[in-house]
Amino acid sequence: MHFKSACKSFLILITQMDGKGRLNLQEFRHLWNKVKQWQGIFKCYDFDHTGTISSYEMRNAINDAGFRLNNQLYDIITMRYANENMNIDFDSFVSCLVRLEGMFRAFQAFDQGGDGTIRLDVLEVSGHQSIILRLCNV
Ligand SMILES: [Ca+2]
Repeated sequence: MHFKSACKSFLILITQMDGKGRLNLQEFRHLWNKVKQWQGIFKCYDFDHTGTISSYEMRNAINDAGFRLNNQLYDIITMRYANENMNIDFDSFVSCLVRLEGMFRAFQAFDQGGDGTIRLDVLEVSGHQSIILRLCNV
C-alpha cells in the first residue's frame, strides 16, 4: 500500500464530491480522515501484507467502513473491483468506497424523511440525471 495510491484515490474523491474539485478546509479534513480510516481498515484485513484483500474480507471491510449492503450489491462490487484471483487492491478498495460514499450522500439528499426509501417523478429524474446515474452505477 503506497501513499501515492491514497493521494490518487483522495483526488478522485474530491472531484466526485462537488463535481468541481473544490473543498473548504473542513470538508478537506473530513475526507482526508475518511481515507486514513479506510487505509486502516484495509491494513487490518490484509493479514498477509500482500497489498490485497479477498472478496470475503472486502465485505467485512465495507461493513467496517459503515456501509450496509445487501448480498446482491456485494456480488456486483466483487465482480467490478476484484481481479482474476478475486482479490482487491488498495486502489480498488478506495475507489469502491469513494463511489459508495457518493451514492450514499446522493441517496440521503433525496431521502428527506430518513426512512431509507426515495420516490421521484419523471421531472425529478430528468432534472437529476447525473445523480441518478451515480446511484445506479456501482
Ligand atoms: Ca492480503
